[in-house]
Amino acid sequence: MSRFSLVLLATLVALACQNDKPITAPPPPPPVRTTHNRPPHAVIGGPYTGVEESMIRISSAGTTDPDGDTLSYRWAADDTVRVKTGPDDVEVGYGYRDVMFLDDGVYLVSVIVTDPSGAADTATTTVAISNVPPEIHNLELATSQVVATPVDLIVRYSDAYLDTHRVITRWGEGTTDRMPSPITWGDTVRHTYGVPGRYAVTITVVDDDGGRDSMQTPNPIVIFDPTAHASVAGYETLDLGTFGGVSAAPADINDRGQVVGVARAIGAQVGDDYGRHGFDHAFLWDNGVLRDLGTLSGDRGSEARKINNDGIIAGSSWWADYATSAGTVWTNGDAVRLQPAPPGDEREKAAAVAINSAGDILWVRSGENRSMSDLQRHGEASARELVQAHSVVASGMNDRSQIVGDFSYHCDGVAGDVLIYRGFLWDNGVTRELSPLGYAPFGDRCPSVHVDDIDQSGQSVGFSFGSDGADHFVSWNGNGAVTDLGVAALDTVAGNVISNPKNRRMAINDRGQIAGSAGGQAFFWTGGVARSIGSLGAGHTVVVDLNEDGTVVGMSSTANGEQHVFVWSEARGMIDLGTGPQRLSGAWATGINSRGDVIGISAECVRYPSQADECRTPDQTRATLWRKP
Ligand SMILES: [Ca+2]
Ligand SMILES: [Ca+2]
Ligand SMILES: [Ca+2]
Ligand SMILES: [Ca+2]
Repeated sequence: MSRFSLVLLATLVALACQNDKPITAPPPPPPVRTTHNRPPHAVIGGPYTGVEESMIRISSAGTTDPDGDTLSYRWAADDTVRVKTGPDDVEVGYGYRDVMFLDDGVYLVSVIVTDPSGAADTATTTVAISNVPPEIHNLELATSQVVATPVDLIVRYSDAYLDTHRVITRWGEGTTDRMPSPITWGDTVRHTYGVPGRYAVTITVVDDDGGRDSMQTPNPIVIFDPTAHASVAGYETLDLGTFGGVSAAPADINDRGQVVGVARAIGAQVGDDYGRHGFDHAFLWDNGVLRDLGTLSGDRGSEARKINNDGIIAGSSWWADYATSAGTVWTNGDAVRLQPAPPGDEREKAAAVAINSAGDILWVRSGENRSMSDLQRHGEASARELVQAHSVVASGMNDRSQIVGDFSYHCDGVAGDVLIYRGFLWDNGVTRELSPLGYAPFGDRCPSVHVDDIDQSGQSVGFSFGSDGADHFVSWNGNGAVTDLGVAALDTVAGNVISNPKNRRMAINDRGQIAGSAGGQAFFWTGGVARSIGSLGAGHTVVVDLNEDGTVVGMSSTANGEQHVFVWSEARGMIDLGTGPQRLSGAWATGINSRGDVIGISAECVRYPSQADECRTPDQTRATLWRKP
């Protein structure tokens, strides 16, 4: 046996003894007929430690060849699935290799060093890799759900790619699910509650190596019975239901107690973004029966906004949420499209703002940058534009079809594309400006007015900046002359002014009584004298409307952090109507009829930490009716 062969044998024996597990060694080099070469001496660093899915730099510094030969380095591990040693090609020169370990365990990594004559040496080290527990990033759970209906909880977590997981869900009613999770970065778990109540839900994700993370959902879930009735302050409260979907919202109620709005249908569409939740459909609720009003032919979604005492309904219909929505009138159940159809190149949303006893309908069509306002006379297929201005937003109409609203104008000194509005009163083709109280602070002699409502006599109400630079509650007589009703507090959050026009509201009835709110403060005016409406305990009160009896409806925060619907009258003061029969923690009023029946939406009140005085606008709501006996 030659000396070389002895060396080679010794090397192979050394290799075999060094490791428990075989190393993918290179094929034996062809015999080289030289007696001068001496084999290299391989050196490897370590032992090393680290965590899974991290890169560990393994050193081969110190490797030498007694002949001073240039050496080739090849790296190998005892586990080719969980250890990535990097490129398979042989590297020349000594150094290091970054090796990735995909799971916890103890691994052997070797460097095989070969000189140009084919003489080789191997050095092996151990790398101990520990497990990283999974990390839950966020949980998504609806705030409420109907009893006996599946609830989906979305779990987003991360962990090493090769680990497998179980998601353990404690649903808060004594049941625990243990579900294998096939996806490493997240999953959806589903549960159906059998008993109404408020449940706190906790998720634990466990990996196959004993690592775990737990998190409670950011909100509890409230499970309710939609058929429950309740009685509050002499009102019966009921849930108007949905078309099988998760959400419904009433928009208007007439004096016969008929309610219109929008409710979600499930399963109506498949194969697009809306397939999961279905589309919204316009509804008519009449004496306990919820009826789907359907859409215009070819459309997929619709909503009803206004109904008069003759049962004429105005709303809109669309093919997709992002597409144009067309004005739609339902008479005796038939849906008719408002003409002319909007131009195809501008996405436009038509909304019914008012319908009066004559059946005339006031429309606002909103484009991407501006709005137009149209009047559609009863029985006519088309509407005509009211006021010529860049942007016109009508807000109210009386039974004489007198209309009020805002029109944009250009004001010197106000930069860019900020639209500033003044108020108008439109009467049978004649437009008159509603006088401003003064000038807004942002531009020299630039009035800024917002009109909200008009009564049968032509008196209207809204807001106007005064010469003191503050926004005021105002009213206008039929000639457009303005009356100051006092400073309207700014809407603020944590001391910062926010522009939140939905909380600034003025309404007037035919007796000339006025209700309004701004900055969470609500007032009632009769004969020009203001009276505070107060609150349900936490000082944040918003007016929505008032009826011909002088009953004001709105919502107000309570001392325990809920938001309730209220009615207020001079005779009876503040009456707490609660949140509806579902016993959720929030309610928002949307309207009141002449009988005093109230409609609104009910949902869990979720507050942003930065906006503690206001419940977040909910995405899933129930349609609630407070009916007087
Ligand atoms: Ca050598
Ligand atoms: Ca692991
Ligand atoms: Ca892990
Ligand atoms: Ca594992």
